[in-house]
Amino acid sequence: MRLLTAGESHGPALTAILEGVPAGLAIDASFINAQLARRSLGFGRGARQKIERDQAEILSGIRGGETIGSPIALRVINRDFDNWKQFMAAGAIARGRELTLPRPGHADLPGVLKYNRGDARDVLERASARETAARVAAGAIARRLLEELGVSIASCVLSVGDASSSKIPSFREALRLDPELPMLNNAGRARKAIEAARKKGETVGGSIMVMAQGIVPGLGSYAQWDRRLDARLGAWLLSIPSAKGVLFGDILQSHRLEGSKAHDAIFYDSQRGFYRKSNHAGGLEGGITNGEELRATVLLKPLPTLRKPLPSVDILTKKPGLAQAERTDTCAVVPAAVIAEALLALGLCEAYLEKFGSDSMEELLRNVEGYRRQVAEF
Ligand code: EPS
Repeated sequence: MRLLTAGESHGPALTAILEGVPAGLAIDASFINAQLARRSLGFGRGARQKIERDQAEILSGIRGGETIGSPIALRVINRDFDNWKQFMAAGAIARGRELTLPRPGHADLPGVLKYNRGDARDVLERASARETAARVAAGAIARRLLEELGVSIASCVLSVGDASSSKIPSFREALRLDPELPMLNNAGRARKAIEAARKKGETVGGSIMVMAQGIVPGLGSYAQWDRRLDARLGAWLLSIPSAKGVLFGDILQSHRLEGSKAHDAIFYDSQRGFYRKSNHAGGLEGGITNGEELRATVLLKPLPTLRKPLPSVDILTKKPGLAQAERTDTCAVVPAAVIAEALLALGLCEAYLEKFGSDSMEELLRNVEGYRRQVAEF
């Protein structure tokens, strides 16, 4: 499976091409659009989400409501392009919205140095988290495929700024949380933290948890370093623009414990097979899924666009100044959880297709079923 996306934040559209999805998967645009709608929610979002009505247009790879095995191309129109045409169209003059005072923490400065550009707009337009709309659209297809395999995905917000949930939700609880701020408790404190930051021209980060149920044991491998699933899923999740850390299971607590308290004792029952009473490992041992619920925490930095800007230096004049402010969100922790679900779906889908490599859904389901039987009879 391969995924590529293209598109600038204020360009005409975002595009995703997803290749390698087996033929015969039932999917329609409304399933994809429901995920896009979730991505645009969240307490702390900025004005952009009021402009957009993200909808995926299916350009290829799906016919009569089913995948046909060919690359799937999806397009999400940027409605805001109408306001940016004169600066963003391929044939535009491209002047008038320059950014020359780079924002510390954003891709602006390293980006202009790398691509040798005199206007950081050329960098920020692609570095913007707007791109994640394309990946959430593609991720919806992976999610649909996983549904067929009995795998479901959920997420929650663990903290916003210094307001943390004191409890971690179960998978079922996570499915029922308020989509505007999906925290098990202390959501009121989190709202206050976001409001206070907005009033001060500040931003706030936080942490989210993403979880998946129903995964077969045996995805990924210890046999070669680059096949370890922790590393692969870590890469997917770290590709969220504001993500700076990924943790599996409860390692943030358990790395302080003695080994005997940090691992999950093994039990056996003729009905259930092998099972655990705890899940410190978060569903991964030795770079392989162990059949328990997969749990990953993603740490998100506060967004670097600030109305209370940090010192910067003009890239053209080299004179000191304050970093330029762009429109942005005060807090993007809630959409990050939806994006993390999409990326986990893509990462798991990739791992399933690698193990059970199939061209059609019939073949995939047969292969997975045969393997499930083998594990049950072990
Ligand atoms: C985003 C769209 C962007 C930003 C945000 C995420 O739109 P605009 O720049 O027009 O306001 O709101 O992007 C960033 C946080 C960033 O740092 O680039 C979106 O659709 O998710």
